[in-house]
Amino acid sequence: MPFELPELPYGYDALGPYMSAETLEFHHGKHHLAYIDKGNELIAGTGLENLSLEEAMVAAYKDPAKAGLFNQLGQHFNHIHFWNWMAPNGGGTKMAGSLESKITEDLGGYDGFKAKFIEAGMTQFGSGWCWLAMDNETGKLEIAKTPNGENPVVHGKTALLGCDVWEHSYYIDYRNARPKYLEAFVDHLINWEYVAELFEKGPQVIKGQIAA
Ligand code: MN3
Repeated sequence: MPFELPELPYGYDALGPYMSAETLEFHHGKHHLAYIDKGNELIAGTGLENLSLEEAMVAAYKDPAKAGLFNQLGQHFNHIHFWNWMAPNGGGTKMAGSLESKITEDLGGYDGFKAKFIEAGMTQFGSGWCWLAMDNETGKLEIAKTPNGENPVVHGKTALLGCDVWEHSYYIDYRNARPKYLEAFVDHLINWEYVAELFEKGPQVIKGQIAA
């Protein structure tokens, strides 16, 4: 079944002033849609068409001849979650106790999480993502960064939270000030309910995934 653009879980103007309607209209309606259209075009005839998005993404990642397809599938996966990783009146410390305890145990508490997450986003050279991920073997939480359309899933981990640091995600609202965008994301946009939901599900092992 072809991949389709999911609706945003809120209106285009719902995340202002931290992420504008103009940014969301372009990012969701044009960039995410382009990944889907190109992904549908490139997956045709590869034999991966009937796999889940996650399985197709992992299989494409492992095959250098499918690097172009992987970029589209990785970005489709990343953006499906990215829209849900944000919510109006989000961000800050208002997270479920179980998740907070684990962040304290593995990352030195909320302040440790925030500093490491923003640092990862700032130091991802060029386009990419920064992440809060869970190791599928140990269940341990960690902060990571990946280039382009890559994500923790292709490295044997579960993605609990990701922030898009491609310029298309912040240039309209923050120009070149990526750190300000990352601060606003952490302080005002993170949908901790969705992060907690993914955390409670535990490690999500994908068929064909390379162990970390
Ligand atoms: Mn993007």
